[in-house]
Amino acid sequence: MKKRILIIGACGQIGTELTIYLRNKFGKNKVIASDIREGDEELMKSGPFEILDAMDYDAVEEIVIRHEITDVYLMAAMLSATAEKFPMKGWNLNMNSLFHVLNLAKDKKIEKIFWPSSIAVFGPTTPKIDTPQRTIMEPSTVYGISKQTGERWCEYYFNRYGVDVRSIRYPGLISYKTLPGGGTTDYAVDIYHKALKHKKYICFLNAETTLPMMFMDDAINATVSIMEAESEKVKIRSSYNLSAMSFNPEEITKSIQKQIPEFKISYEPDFRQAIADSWPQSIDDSEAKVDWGWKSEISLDEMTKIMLENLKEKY
Ligand code: AKB
Repeated sequence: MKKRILIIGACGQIGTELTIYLRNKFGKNKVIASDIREGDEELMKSGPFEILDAMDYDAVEEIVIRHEITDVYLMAAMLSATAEKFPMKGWNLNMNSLFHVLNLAKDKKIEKIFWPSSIAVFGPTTPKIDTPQRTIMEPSTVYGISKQTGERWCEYYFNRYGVDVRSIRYPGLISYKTLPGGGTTDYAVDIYHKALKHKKYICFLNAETTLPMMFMDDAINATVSIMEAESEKVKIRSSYNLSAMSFNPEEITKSIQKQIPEFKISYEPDFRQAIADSWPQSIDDSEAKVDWGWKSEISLDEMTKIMLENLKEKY
């Protein structure tokens, strides 16, 4: 099999689990992990690793050629909360890294790209419930603007140059293996750690802030499914809506209290409240279901059980 995969941003929340998953599926030497820094022990031991700055075109090209890469998963990005603090850094990282891989594919140096988009492409004027695939998109964050712009460029490179780029609008992602960093949905991971460690949590969003969320196993499954789908089935070349569950801090608290009755939450909303308020509460993902067979498998209570069971040994 000719496929050889490069994961850029392999040490982040999604990249870590994606790398291990793809190595189990395709063989460890077929999947090159790369990041600007080394990752956790399990990742570093699982197969080949390269230090790589996603903003450095020459370095990305050199690794692509040396390892005869066919498929690139570009997971390096600055998320919503951090990008509000460092707007130009966020814009430059999120856009330049995308142009590098799009141009490598345009020049036929790679065959296929996965690039993650986000529910952050939507903004305050978007319908909030069952947000359609195509609707008003006026993102109000740096991260959202970069993701929406990225979607336009992906579609443009597909239409103009035939670049095989595939993308998903991830909701907030929850996992026990690697911590997220700099996102607005990160509370939904932190809350499990604090529930086990301190039996209480101070939330930076208010009790009623409902957001679309997803367990990491579902996200990895969706990512690999869209990349492995036949090209004709991937009809949307900007990015697909994707949905699993929606909940607010009060609802996740109740789910945790089923396992840890003494757990308590209190609320101290900060600047991330405005970001969350600009995003949808639930997403219509019917096109992903029809086009390439997407189906979510894990509910809130199932996820809570898995999270607490796996994090328990840490505390
Ligand atoms: C964030 O909160 O910034 C991310 C996202 C929804 O894309 N998790």
